[in-house]
Amino acid sequence: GGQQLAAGMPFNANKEGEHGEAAREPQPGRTCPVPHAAATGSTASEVNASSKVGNGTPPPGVCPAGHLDRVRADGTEQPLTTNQGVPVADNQNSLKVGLRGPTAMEDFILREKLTHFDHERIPERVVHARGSAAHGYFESYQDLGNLTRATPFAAAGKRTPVFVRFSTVAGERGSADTVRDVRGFAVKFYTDEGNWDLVGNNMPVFFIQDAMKFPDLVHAVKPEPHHAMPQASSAHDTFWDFVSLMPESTHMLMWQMSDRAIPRSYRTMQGFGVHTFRLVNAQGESVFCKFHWNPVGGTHSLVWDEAARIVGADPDFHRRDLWEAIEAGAYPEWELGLQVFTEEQAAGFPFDVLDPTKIVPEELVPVRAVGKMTLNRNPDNFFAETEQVAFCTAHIVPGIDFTNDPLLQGRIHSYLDTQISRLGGPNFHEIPVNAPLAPVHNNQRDGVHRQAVHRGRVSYEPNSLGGGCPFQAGMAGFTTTFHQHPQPPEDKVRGKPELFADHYSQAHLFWISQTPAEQAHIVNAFRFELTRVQTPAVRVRLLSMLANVDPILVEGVAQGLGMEVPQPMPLATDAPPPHYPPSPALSLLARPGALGARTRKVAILAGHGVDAPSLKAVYASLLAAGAAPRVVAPQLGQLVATDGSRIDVEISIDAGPSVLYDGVIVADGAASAAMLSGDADAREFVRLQYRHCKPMLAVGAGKELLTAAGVPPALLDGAPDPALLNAAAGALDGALAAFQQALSTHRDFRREMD
Ligand code: HDE
Repeated sequence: GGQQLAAGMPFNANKEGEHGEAAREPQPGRTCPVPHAAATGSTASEVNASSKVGNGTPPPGVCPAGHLDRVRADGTEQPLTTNQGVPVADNQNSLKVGLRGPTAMEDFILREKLTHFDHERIPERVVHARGSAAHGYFESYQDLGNLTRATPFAAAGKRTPVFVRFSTVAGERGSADTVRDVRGFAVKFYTDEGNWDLVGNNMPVFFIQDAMKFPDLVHAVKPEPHHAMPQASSAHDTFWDFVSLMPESTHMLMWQMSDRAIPRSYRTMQGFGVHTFRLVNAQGESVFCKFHWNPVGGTHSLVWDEAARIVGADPDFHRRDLWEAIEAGAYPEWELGLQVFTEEQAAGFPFDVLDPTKIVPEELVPVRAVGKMTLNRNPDNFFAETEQVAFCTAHIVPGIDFTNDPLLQGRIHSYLDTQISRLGGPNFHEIPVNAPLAPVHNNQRDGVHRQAVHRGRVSYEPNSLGGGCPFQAGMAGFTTTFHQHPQPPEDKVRGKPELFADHYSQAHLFWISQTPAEQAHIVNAFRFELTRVQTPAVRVRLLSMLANVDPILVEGVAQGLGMEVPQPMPLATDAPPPHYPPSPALSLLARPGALGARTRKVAILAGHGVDAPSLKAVYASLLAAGAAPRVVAPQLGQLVATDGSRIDVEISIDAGPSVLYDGVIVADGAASAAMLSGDADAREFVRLQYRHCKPMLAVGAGKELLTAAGVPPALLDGAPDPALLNAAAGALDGALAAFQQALSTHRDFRREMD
C-alpha cells in the first residue's frame, strides 16, 4: 500500500487535531476510540488517495481562519452535557414511569435533544444550494494604490484571509457535483476595512441582462414545478423554452454547453466577477475592471460520458477532490487577474460594458496578474462554515465600487435579502464565518439571535450622551469612496441600451475560438439537452437562434436532432454586428497549468501473478511525482506476485471505477494480464480510459489487456498517440516520463477526433 501518515499527526498542519481525528491512536483506558482508516489498518480504500501527496506543511504567514478559534468547540476529554451545561449520565435511555411505562414529560434531557434535532435544518440556498468551501489567503503581488485603495492590494506580499465557496447552481443541496451546470466561485475577503465578497461564476457572462428576469430564469431551470424533475439539470423543456425566447442568453448557452460546465475539479476552473466593476484609488479616481481567477493548475474538464458516470460513482467528486487536495498539502491556487480600462476606452468598445452577456476580449484588454489566492485549510464544520456563509454582492470595501450593470444592481439587493429567510434574521453578519475581522460599530440593534451585547443607552446618531460615538468615519479622515461618480441626471425609463441588442457576435466569437474537439463537445451537448426536450417547437426555436451563431454549429446540432436547419431568428437590431477575431484564451486548452502529475489519480491495474518489482517502481515513481497511485484489482485483499511476494489491493474495480482516475497503468506479469483480460470489468475499465482520452501505459504483458479491451493494436505499436504507451518492464523510465507528461496535459482529444 501507500505511505501512511504518522498516527496522531494532524492531516494538515494548518488545522490542529480535532475531536475524533486526534484520537486515531486511542489513549489507554479510553472506552470509545474513534476509528480512523490510516491508523486502524482498515481497508486502504477508505484512506484518502491523495493523502499520499505532500506533507501538509503550511506556508509561513497568515494562519487561515484563526479568527474562528474563539468559537471552535472540542469535546475531547469532556463529559457529555445538555445545552445548559448539565452533565448527562445516561445518553441511552429516556426517563420512564416504570421500565415498561410511558416516558415522563419531565425528561428535559430527551426533550431538549429531540427538539434541537427537530430544528437542525435550515432552508437551502434558492440557487447554488450544492457547494463546498475552504479557507485560505490572498497575497498581492504589488502595491496597486494607483488603481485602488482596497486594502488587499495595498502592498506587495500583503496577505488577506479569504473563505471561498464553489457551487453548482440548479441542483439541490444533496445533488451530484459533476452535472452540466455553471459553477459558483464566491470569495469572501476579510479585509482590514471590512468584508469584500466577490461573488462570481466559472463563466464570464450570464444568461440575462437585467435582474428583472432572474426569478424567471431560475424557475425555468429548476425542476419543473408539477413533478419536481429533473434534478440538477437544464435538459428539460422549461429551461429551453425560456432561453429560446431570450436571445440574450445565446452567448451564455455556448459556455454552458461547453466543457466549462463539467470541470474536472474546482481546482481546475477559472472564476470571473462577470460584471464590470470599478476600482477607486485614494484620490477618488476610478477605472473599470473585470475580475478573473486563473487556476495555477490549469483549466481541465471532464468529458460528458465521464461526468454522467461520476454522478453515480462518486456524487461528491468535486467536494472530495477539493478536500483531499487541501488535506494532502497540495493547496489549490488561483492568480487574480484584472482587466483594467477607462470609461473613455469603454465608450469605444463595440459592446456595452454594462451588459453582463458580453466579455471584454483579452485581445482588447489584456489580463494583468495582480496576486495569488491559496486555499490551505478545510472547514472544521460543514454547516457552521460552508452552509452558513453568506456572500453578498453588496459587501464591497473602499476602493471597489459597483457599476450600473442592471444585473449587478439587482444582485445588490437580492443577496442580503435572501439571507434573512435562509439564516433566519438580520444578524447573520454575527455568525462567525460571516463576521468581519474589521471592528463593527453602529446603532443597529436587536433582532433574532443577537450576539453582541451593546453597552450604554445610546443607540442613535447624532447623539451627545454617547459623546457622539460611534462617529462618522469621515470625521477622522476615513473616506469611503462609494458613489462618488457624478452622473448627469436622466429620465427614469424601463428599457435597454442599443448595444445590448447584439445577441450573437460574441457567441460566434466563443465558437470560433474553440478547438475542433471543444466544438464537437458543444454540438453534442446541445444535441443531448435538446433531445431531452419534449416539445418540438422549442427545439426549432433554439435552432433558429443558433442559426445566428454559426452555420456549422447549427447544422451539427440539427443533424443530431434529425431536423432541418430553420430560418434564423430575426435580429433585435439593424446595426451591423461587430466582427471579433478568434480569442485563443477562450479555449480550455489555452491553460494547461503547472500541476504536472501532482494530485492526478492513477489506477494501477493488476491481478495475481503480477510482476512485483516493476509495479513497485511504477508506484514509487508516481508518488515521487506527487501523483496519487492506487492498486486496483478485481477484488480487495492481496495479490500474489510472481516472486511470491504479496501486494495490497487498495480498491476493487467496482468500488473504484475507471471514471475516478486520471490515467491507468496496466501492470506487467503474464498471469496478471491474462486474469484481467478475462475480466469484463477490467476490460471496461481500460476501454473507458481509452474513450475518455486519458493517459494509458501498459507495462510488458499488460498490453494484452489493452488489446483485449479493443484498443486498436496499430495505435499500440508505435503510432503517434502520445498518451497511449507501452514499455518493457526493464525499460520503464522513458515511458513513465512520457506518461507523466501526458498526465500534465490531462487528456489528449486527438484520440477522440480520430
Ligand atoms: Fe446569484 N444568487 N444571483 N449570481 N449567486 C445567489 O444568494 C441572484 C448571479 C452566485 O456560495 C443567492 O446567498 C440574482 C450572477 C453565486 O453562497 C441569491 C441574480 C452570478 C452564488 C442570488 C444573480 C451569481 C449565488 C442564493 C441576478 C455570477 C452562491 C443564495 C440579478 C457573477 C454564493 C444566496 C454562495 C447565490 C441572486 C445572478 C453568482 C438568491 C437576483 C450573474 C456564486 O441571492
